Amino acid sequence: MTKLINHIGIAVKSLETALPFYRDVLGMPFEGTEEVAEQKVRVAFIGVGESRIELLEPTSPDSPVAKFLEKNGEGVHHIAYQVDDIVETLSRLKASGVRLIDESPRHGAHHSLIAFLHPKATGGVLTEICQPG
Ligand code: CMX
Repeated sequence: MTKLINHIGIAVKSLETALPFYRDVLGMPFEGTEEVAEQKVRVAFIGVGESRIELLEPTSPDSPVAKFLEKNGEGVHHIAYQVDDIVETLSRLKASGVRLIDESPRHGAHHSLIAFLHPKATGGVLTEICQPG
């Protein structure tokens, strides 16, 4: 299904506050920011080989990331596995009885297509599948 962790999403209250640790202290490559309106987040991309850390800052109080921060504070929010064909993967997961949050793909960062699986179906880890744009 997948050969790569596309990214790990980390919920933060503020990109400006969180970014210097990754960029300046750890010395990791900062690859820019993007607002993903559909998910109500602003994202900072930090390269790790072929994968990325994505810092997620909510842009609205009703963002899923705002709710997560309220309940848990800052920390790992989700893991995204890269797939070649998200529609085929979703239909296979659905046929296997996996509880899906998204039955069809949504728009993610970098023109990717993304869909989330419910953490209650994945051992407590919010899991994303992601087809690069
Ligand atoms: N990781 C693990 N578990 C999580 C979780 C997360 N990120 N977010 C919620 N949960 C758990 C909660 O702890 C809770 O468990 P309990 O019932 O045992 O307490 C349960 O899931 C329900 O959580 P909730 O706080 O009541 O929140 P909701 O059900 O309203 O929403 C979820 C949870 C996962 C369905 C929702 O956040 C969602 O649809 N997420 C997918 C979209 C998303 O997260 N987008 C932001 C990132 C976008 C991007 O990267 O581009």
